[in-house]
Amino acid sequence: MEKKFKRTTITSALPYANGPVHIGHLAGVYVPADIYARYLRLKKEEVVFIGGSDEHGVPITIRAKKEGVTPQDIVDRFHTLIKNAFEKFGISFDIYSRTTSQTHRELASEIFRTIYDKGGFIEQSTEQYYDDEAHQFLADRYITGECPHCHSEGAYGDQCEKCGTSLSPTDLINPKSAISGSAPVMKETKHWYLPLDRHEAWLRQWVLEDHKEWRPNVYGQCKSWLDMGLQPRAVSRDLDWGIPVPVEEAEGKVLYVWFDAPIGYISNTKELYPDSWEKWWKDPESRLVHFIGKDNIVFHCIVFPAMLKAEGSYILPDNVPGNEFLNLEGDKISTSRNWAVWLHEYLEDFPGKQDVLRYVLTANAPETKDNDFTWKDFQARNNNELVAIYGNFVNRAMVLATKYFDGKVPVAGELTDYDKETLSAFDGVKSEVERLLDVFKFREAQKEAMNLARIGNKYLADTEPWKLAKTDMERVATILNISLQLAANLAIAFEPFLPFSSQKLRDMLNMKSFDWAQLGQTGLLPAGHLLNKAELLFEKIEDNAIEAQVQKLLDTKKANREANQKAAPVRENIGFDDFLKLDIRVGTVLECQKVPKADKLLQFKIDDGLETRTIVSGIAQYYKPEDLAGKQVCFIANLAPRKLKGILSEGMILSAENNDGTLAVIMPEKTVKPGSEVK
Ligand code: B3M
Ligand code: ZN
Repeated sequence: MEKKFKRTTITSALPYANGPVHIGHLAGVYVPADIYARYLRLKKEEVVFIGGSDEHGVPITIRAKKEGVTPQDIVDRFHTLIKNAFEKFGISFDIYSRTTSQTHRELASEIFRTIYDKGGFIEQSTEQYYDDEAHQFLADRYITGECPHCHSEGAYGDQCEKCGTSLSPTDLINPKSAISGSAPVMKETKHWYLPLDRHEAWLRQWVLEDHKEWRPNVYGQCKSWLDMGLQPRAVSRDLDWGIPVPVEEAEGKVLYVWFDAPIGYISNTKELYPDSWEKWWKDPESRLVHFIGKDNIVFHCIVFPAMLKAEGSYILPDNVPGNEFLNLEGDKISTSRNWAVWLHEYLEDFPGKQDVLRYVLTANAPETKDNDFTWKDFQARNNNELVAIYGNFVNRAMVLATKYFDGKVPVAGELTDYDKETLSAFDGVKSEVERLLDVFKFREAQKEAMNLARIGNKYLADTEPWKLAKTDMERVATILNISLQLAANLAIAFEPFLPFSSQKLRDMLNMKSFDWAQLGQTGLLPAGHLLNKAELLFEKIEDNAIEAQVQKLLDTKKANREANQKAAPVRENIGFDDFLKLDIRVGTVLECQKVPKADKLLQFKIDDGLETRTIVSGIAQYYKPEDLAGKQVCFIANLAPRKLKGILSEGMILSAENNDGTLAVIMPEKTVKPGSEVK
């Protein structure tokens, strides 16, 4: 389905303005989006590149509450921080605005209203948790309690962060409101839903048939959502932070953050081009491309398209190059554990080295699978590639031209076969880099550009013009002419990837014009053209700078460990009667085996002194079945039986959870009769 488009609308996910941005954000979304935007601009195509902060949503209100400030204070602070970081890294947005802008508020309401008036929503009343003391409904994140799976305290109404299970608030044991601490009550509330089920048929056709070219990870995720069958999704919330739902009976309700956020792309375009924004969003000859991380795929490939379709006048995305995740030194990047390289800190520690990070993140881009960032690799890529190949080549060509030809491009004489062979390396470069960039293969495209530098570096090393200077100046002139043409090509080829170095190189070469069409040409700098002063493009990064970064991460690990070492706070007091309700006993393990297809579960047959009972326990990561057979364990005998992986579990084996999350089964100090009560 090759379609000809007139212009491209590029969007990059709007980061939540409730924390700073880190290398994971940059690698996953902003560097690739920026490469693409710069590439299209260099090709003189019509393009707009939209960014902005996502300033609604519950986590922002939670952070505000914790700090005793308003949500607006939070988003003001982080919007500025994030915007600055992006600017410093050369992310060339045409606009970076925010979802608290007036333009956005109006447009989001308008789009909601249009869909509403067309009957594109359904209304549904459900029972939801309500805080009777604080007089408000509770968002999932505002409800905490015991996780029904791992039984740790402090699980949220949408997820337990200890064991990672997704939850809904009603799953929590002993739920509590995070606002007043009181036990929430169920209360009826009405919301608007986008009936995704109504959109399923065309979505299936559009994604699964018409967009087979999407990246396998994106396509695959969409397919599994579609195969599960789509359900209506609520697009409003009971919350006091957000855009009010624009209908009369919606007092106290706001648009769900995932309803308004993607509209932010459109409102930011409108803010940028108040008169001509519509062509970027409504003209079928405009091509829409969303750059996002993998956790946002369903919203951009299913929910937002369904919204746009329901509204009726917008185009749909042509491609959604979603990336996997970048890990840091083998661990998942985590804001709460401070396990990240923050952009504002990088800028302080490595001033002027934005391109180094851009280079490394693209070389390691998590395009097809999760990837790892390590400081050692960062250093190696800088020293062995940027400095030793690209920088070294350019520097030698510049220095020699300055020394032997007064900083002018010399006249080339007759070409040798080796010269011709070198020049032929240019031939395919343009089309090859284009082919890769057109299908969003940024890491391979950058590799191609680097290959060009490799060829130049080898050419100088092989021809050794510095040795010929005494005997054959004409030959030196030819070699340097070719080298300088190569350098000029590098300035073009690397512009999308390493804009700062490219600018520096163009300044050195005194290149007035440059555009993509010139890539692959060998006469970019005419003989006699005056060069500027040579400067180093890249500098070596020493071991101590890297060691300091590694040490910083080790300190973080240590701090996290120490924080975890503190025992959990003691829960609310209970009466003796409450304790007596628990029937804890000792049993002897008769048999123990793994539960097929469940890597966490062990199935026990226990002699409980009366009969043999089956108990399933989530300790398979810490014990082999043979470790426990024949041993005595403590278990809760009167816990209502429940099914786990189809097996009825009659009780719960007691374990102690160590501070690293590992479990140790509780055993009596000496053997007792099976069925003995624990008191
Ligand atoms: N703020 C989620 C995220 O940062 C969300 C993206 C919105 S894109 C419209 O992962
Ligand atoms: Zn859990």
